[in-house]
Amino acid sequence: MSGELSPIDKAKFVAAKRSVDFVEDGMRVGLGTGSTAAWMVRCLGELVREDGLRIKGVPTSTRTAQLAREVGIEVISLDEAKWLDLTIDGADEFDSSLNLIKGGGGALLQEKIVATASDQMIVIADIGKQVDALGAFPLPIEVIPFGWQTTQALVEETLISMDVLGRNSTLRMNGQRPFVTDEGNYILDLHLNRIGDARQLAMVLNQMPGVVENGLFIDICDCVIVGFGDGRVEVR
Ligand code: ABF
Repeated sequence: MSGELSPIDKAKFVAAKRSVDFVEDGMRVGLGTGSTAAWMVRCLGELVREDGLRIKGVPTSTRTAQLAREVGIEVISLDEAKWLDLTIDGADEFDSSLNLIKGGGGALLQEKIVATASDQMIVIADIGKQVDALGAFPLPIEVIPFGWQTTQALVEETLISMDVLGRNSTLRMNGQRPFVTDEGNYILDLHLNRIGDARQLAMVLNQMPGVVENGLFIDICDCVIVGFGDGRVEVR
């Protein structure tokens, strides 16, 4: 499956491959979004097809749902599953406390709902995602399209009083049009450079009218499986 991969793709693949060792027969598994999570879905599909692994997958995006079905994984909704044994997903950044920035793929809302409805969350990531402090990657927040510019102004105004370095934000675009999430919302990317108090920022953002969810995952991730370009894997 992995063939000749670039170092970063090899890092993603080996992390994804190691993560499926934690999936047991009969589990209800949250399936993440992004290129690393896609490797995990493919690896799970191989176990389903060739080893008879019996799992039910709850996808975190329409594109993950499509891939899961293609590789033979039984897909059910979160409400059908009610609760999950394990969620495996990627991330854009992770720090030493296993706090994350997620949402670079625009699926942060479903990802956070699924991850928090799981007994355990495992993040799979190449070593390039490791940071000392969150924030170099623009923090995605999902906002309602109605009045989004007012929401944007309010968010930027609030950031002035927060412990962050940068304060400007941009509407995520898809070509000439705004990017639209699976829920029909927009994404604002907050260019913060460095976040001092991620927990406080996450709470403040979600109290703001028009903000649906933010890409800070605080105290949600239980374990990070880190892949390296030389094929090494570390479980942290
Ligand atoms: C997803 O994984 C997103 O939250 C995050 O942006 C993405 C990381 O993408 P990739 O695995 O392609 O680096 O869960």
